[in-house]
This record gives sequence, structure tokens and C-alpha cells, in this order.
Amino acid sequence: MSLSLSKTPHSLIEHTSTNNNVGLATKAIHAAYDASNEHGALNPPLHMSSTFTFENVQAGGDMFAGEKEGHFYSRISNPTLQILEERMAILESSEAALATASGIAAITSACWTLLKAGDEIIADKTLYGCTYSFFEHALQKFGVGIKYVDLTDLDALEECITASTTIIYFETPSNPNMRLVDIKSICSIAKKKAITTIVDNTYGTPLITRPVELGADLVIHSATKYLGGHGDLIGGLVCGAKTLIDRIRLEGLKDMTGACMSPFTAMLIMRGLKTLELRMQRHSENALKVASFLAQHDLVERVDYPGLKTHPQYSLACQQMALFGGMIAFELNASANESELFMNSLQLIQRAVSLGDAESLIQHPASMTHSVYTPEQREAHGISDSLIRLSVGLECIEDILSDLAQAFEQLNRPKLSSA
Ligand code: 3LM
Repeated sequence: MSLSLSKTPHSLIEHTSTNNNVGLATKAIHAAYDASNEHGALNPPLHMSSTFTFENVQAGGDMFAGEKEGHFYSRISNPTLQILEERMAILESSEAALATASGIAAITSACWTLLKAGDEIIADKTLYGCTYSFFEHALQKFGVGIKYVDLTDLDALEECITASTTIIYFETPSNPNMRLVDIKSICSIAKKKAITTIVDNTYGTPLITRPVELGADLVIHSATKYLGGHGDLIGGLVCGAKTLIDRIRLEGLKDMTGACMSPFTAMLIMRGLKTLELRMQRHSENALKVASFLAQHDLVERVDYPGLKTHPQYSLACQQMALFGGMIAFELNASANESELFMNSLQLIQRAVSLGDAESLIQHPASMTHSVYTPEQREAHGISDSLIRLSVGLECIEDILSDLAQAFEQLNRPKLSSA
């Protein structure tokens, strides 16, 4: 079986009935690769080559002039990366995709391409720390204006849009506090005003949410997280219309960031994609059980998880997300020292940033992933200093719950309710 529809670099991926008739897990395993072109090799070969030979001088010149398709230098395109890009485009229901060296490389390559001095971005008020840092410190330095808006408030968004608004940017669910943004409503407002929408789908993955189907122009991934899934790579992807992706490839990636992905990383991500559906199901099952356990514990003040009916956007989660995902944010009914003792007492759950790995990972956003925000900024952006973020892994649920329970016991509080 071949789901490879395109043999030429950067060509439009046709969504034929063949493609649309198979499920996402099948696409994640087979799409965009035809083993018969590669000696029957089950897995795509690794093209570890920086450069590609030209048949003759004319052919080389034609490629540089954009008059002939083909790979000529791996900062721009590479046959192994092309398979990953086409596979991800199919999973995200987009025409095309571009692989980059990291999630931040995907964000910066896209933004540098689309923006010029005097333009303005409207971003949701909660963003991953380094994305916030890029907007706040890099883009502003080059004359791009940033407005942070609570994008759960559509009226507030409409009031902020000006003739200079070029991009509306958000994560859903947001890192670290699990706010959801209504992709369809935001994109329909943006479309009327010809504003480009960029959605960071790192927390969801296309197995949970497909922003392009809801009207988004570009979808960003830190492939470091769930797509890779094993904590052994750094990578990123941008998915969207071919004209936009071509521009980001030839302006943002080729000339501005140069932050291309290694073919070896692409191979690891394709290996991760093969189990993405299974992993997202297990992450989501485990996370719902952990969130429910935390929600009924006396030492827990609040739990933010879109699969809990107490989440203020539970009904949006049911519409926009196929599963509720593996990420939880919570606050303890305890002092800062006790919260630290709780995290230090965990034995199975590892203290580390990043997310989406097989291992459960816990971290403290205010002092780690979101420490680039000042305390005042964190307060204004709704990121509490006592928030704890848990990336629920793939371990046996009983083991995760008993690790949490024993860490709570270290706080030496009288136990009022049982786990
Ligand atoms: C983290 N996040 O622990 P890379 N978009 C989102 C992300 O969560 C991230 C990126 C983009 C974390 C990384 S903090 C030092 C570790 C929603 C990364 C950026 O460039 O691949 O790391 O992706 O929350």
C-alpha cells in the first residue's frame, strides 16, 4: 500500500479519497512513503547528506532559479525530511509542512517571515515562556508591536484589532495553565480582517485537535514533545497552506534562522508518530485518573484539566478536543516550602521541564519554564507562582497515583480524606 501522493519536493499534497479513507493512526504510520522506491525498506532511509549533486550546470541553475524541483541543500529540503513533512501535513489536514530544528525554530521562522517593523501581533495572555520571551524581547526590538489579550474573550479581541494587526497567535491548551482558546471563533474573526492565525498545537497533537480544519492558517509543533514522544530529540514543525509554507521555507528558514532539522531527528519523529495514537490514548486515560485523584485530595487547592467537568471550558474541550491530553496544572493548599517538599519527595515522577514523554515529568513554571516572565507579568498573565505542572506519562496508573500519595504524606498533615 502506498499513501505517497507526491514525489517532488515541496509539491502540493493531494488529499485524494485514498488518503481520506484511512484513519489517523494508519496515516501516522504509512503516509507519504512508498517502500517500493527504496528497495522495499520498511522504514524511510536516512539521507544524511548536506548537499546533492546536479546532473549538469544547467540543472543546478534551474533549481536555484526555482524553475526545476529537487533537493540541492539540506538547509532548504532533504528527502528524509520531506517524508516527515508530507506525513505531518496529512495528519494536520494542511497542504504542506516544514520541519525545523526546534519548536522555537518553527515559531521564529514563521514569525520572521510574516512580520515587518510596524506590524502588530495579538497573542493570548498565556504563552510558553520562550515564546513570550521571543515576542517580548526579540520582536519588540525590531519594531513589531505585541498586545496580549485574553482570547477567551472575543469582544476583547475585536476591540484590539487594528490595521497593523498581522498575526493572532495562541496555544490551546495553554502552557502552563490549561486555558483553552476557541479556534473556530478566533479564526473566523481573523479571516474577515485578513489576519494570519497561528495555533501552537504542541499540547494537543493532531490526534486531539486539528486547527486547520477549524480555520487556522498555520499550526506550530514542538516535535520535542508528544510527536517524538521519547525525550530524545529537539525538533519543530509548521503546517499550513503551500504558499505560506514555501515562503517560510525560503525566507524564514533559509535566510533568517537557518534552523533546519537533522534527517536523524526526522527519523526519530517518524518512529514516534507510529505510536502517537496509542500514546495519546494512554496519556489521556492516565491524566484523567490523576486529575480526579488530585481534585478530591485535601492538600490540593485547584486542578486545571480540560477533562474535568469543573474546568471552566469543559464544553469547549468536548467540542474541540478528541481526547483531553496528558497535561495537568494544579496548586496545593500548602506553603511554597511544602509544595517544594512535595515535588522533591516524588520518586517515580521525575523533576524535569519538557513534556509528552513516556516518563511522568513535574516542574514549577514560575521558577522554570515561565521564569522569563517577571513576577508582575506572571500575575498579569494569570500564571500563579504556586502552580505545579505535571506531564502524565505512560507508566502504570497505580504507580503514578501511589507516588503522588506518598509525596503528599511527606507533608505531615493530618490526613482528612483517603486517596
Ligand atoms: C516546556 N516547552 O517544558 P522547543 N511551544 C510549546 C512548548 O511547550 C515548547 C515550545 C513551543 C518546554 C520546553 S523549557 C526550557 C522546555 C507549547 C517547549 C518550544 O523549541 O522544541 O523546546 O519547543 O514547556
